[in-house]
Amino acid sequence: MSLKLYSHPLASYCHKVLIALYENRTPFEPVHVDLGNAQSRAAFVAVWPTGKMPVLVDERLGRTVPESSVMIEYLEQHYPGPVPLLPHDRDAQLNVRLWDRLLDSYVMSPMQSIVAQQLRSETQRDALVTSSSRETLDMAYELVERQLADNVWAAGDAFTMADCAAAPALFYASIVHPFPASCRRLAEYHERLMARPSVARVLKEARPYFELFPLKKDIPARFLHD
Ligand SMILES: N[C@@H](CCC(=O)N[C@@H](CS)C(=O)NCC(=O)O)C(=O)O
Repeated sequence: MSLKLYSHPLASYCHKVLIALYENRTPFEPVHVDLGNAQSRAAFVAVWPTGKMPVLVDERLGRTVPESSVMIEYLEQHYPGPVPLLPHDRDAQLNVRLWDRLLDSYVMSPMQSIVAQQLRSETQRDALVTSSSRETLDMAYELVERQLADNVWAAGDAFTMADCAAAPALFYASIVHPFPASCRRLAEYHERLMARPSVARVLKEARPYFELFPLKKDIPARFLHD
C-alpha cells in the first residue's frame, strides 16, 4: 500500500484525516502509534520528531507529510476522489482554510487543553487553564453559530476540509463543554456531522479506546454501542 497513516483511533487530529480518507475511499494502511509505549513512541518520533499525530507517509512519491490540514491538501492534490475537500476556486479555498484554522485553533485546541487537565492528578490541575479554555469554547460556539446562519457546512454548501476539522473537535468539545441552548444551529450542525458515514465510521472505530478517555462517563450512550 502506497499510503501509510501513523495514527491512534482515539486522537482527534487523526479523526480529521481519517474522515478525509474515508470520504474519498482512499486506500491506506493505518500504523497504530501508542505514545505510552516506549518502543512505539521511538519508532514514531523517528518518522516525525514532534511526536504529534497523525503523519502520512507516501511511499510511492517518497514523501512524509505531517500536519492534518497539509495532509488533507496533499491528498486532494495527489489522490483526489469524488468529494473535493478543497474547492477549485481560490477565494473559496481561502474560506475553507479560514474555517479549518478557526476550528483547530478555537475548538480543537481548548478542547484538548481541558482533556489534558483531566489527565492530570487533581492536585496538578490548573483551574485557570481550564476556565480560559472554556471561555474560548464559548466564544467559538457563538462564532460557528453565526457562520451557520447562511451555511449548511462550516465553509458553505459543500462538505470540505473545514468539516473534517469540525467533526472531531465538536464531538469531543460537546462532551467536555456542552453547547449552550442559544446555539441551536451549532447543535443541528453537530448532528449533521455525526450522521455523515465517514464520521460515524471513525467514531465506531474509536469505541474500543474510549476507556482511555478521561471523561468517558460523559460520552453519550449512542456513541458507545449500536
Ligand atoms: N497541528 C497538528 C496537531 C496534532 C496533535 O496535536 N496531535 C495529538 C493527537 S490529537 C498528539 O499527537 N498528541 C500527542 C502529544 O501531544 O504528546 C496537526 O494538525 O496534525
